Amino acid sequence: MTIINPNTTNQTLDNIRRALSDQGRHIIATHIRPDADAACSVTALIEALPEEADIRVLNLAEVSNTASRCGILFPTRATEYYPQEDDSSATLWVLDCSTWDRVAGTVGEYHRSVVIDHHPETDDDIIANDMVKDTKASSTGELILDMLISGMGEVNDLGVCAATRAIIGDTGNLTLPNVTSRTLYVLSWARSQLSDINWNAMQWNFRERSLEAMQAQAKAILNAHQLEDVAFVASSENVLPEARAGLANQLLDIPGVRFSFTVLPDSAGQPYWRCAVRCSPEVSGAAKDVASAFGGGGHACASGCSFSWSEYPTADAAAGAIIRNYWQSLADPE
Ligand SMILES: [Mn+2]
Repeated sequence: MTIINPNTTNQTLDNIRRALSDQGRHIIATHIRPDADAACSVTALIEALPEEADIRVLNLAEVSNTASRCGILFPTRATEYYPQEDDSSATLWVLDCSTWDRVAGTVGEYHRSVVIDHHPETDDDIIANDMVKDTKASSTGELILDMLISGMGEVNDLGVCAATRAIIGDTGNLTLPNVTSRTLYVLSWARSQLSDINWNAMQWNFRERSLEAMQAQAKAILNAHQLEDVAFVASSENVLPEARAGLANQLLDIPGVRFSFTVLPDSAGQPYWRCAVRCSPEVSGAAKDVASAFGGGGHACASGCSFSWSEYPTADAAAGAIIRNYWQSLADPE
C-alpha cells in the first residue's frame, strides 16, 4: 500500500487485510446524506469482501440511491442494517465519516471496527480498532483503491469503477487542489484495469461542463508525466479548448512540482504546438523566461509559447525543448 500516513502501521494493514477476507458479518456505515465519495466507497468496499459475507449497510436506501445517481450499480447482496440483530461477531466499517454524530442510525454490538477516512481530525473523532485516516488523501475512494492495488481485497470492475467515481466526486473531476500524485497514480491504475470507466458517471456533479470536455481533461491529466519538479502533458490529440483551460495549473498542484506545461496541437488546426507554461512562486519568472526563449511571453508564473511542426515534428520533441530550457535556466540563472 502506498499510504504514507505514519499512523497506518503494518499491523493495521494486516488486521484490515484479515477483516477484508472475513466471510462473516460486516456492518458498513457512512455519513448521513452521502455524497459520491461516501456512497461509491461503500460499493467499492462491498465488492472487496468475500462472496459469502453477510453485509449490512446503515441507511441502505439513501446510500444505494446516491450510488446509482452517481452511475454506480449498488451491490444487491447488501441488506439494511438493524441494530437489534446479533452483531457480536461483526466487523463495523465506518467510511468517509469523521464524527459519530454523522453516522446515521445507532450502531449496536460489534466485534471490531475499522475507520477509513480522509477528513481532518475533530474533537469527536471516531475511534476504531484499526484506522486508516489520511488527511492527505483526496477521498476515501482513493484510500480504498490504494488498498485494492496492493492486493488487500478482491478486485473487480464494479469495485474499481466505484472507487474511481468516489475520487472523481471529491476532487471535482480532478480540478481541486486535493489531487496529489497518489490520486493520479491510483486513477492511472484503474484506467489500465478498466477498458471502459463509466465516464457518464462523472457528469453527475458537473452538468455545466460537457462530458466530452471532462473526458478529455481527465484523460489528459492521467497521461501527465513528471520529471523531478516538472509535470507536463504532451499530446498530439486535440483537447477541446474548454478542457485545456486550467490543465497546466492543475499539474502545478502535484506535490513537489514547481514547473508545469502542456503541449497540444493548435485547436484551429494550424501547424503549431501550443504550450501553456506555468510555475510556482518559488521559481517565479521561470514560466515567462522559458516561454520567451521560444518566442512567446506572458506573466512571470503563467506564460505561453508555440512551436512549428516543421521544426518540432512531435509534441514530445517540443516538450523536451521546454524541459531542457527550464533546467538550463536553473543551472545558469543568467
Ligand atoms: Mn470524502
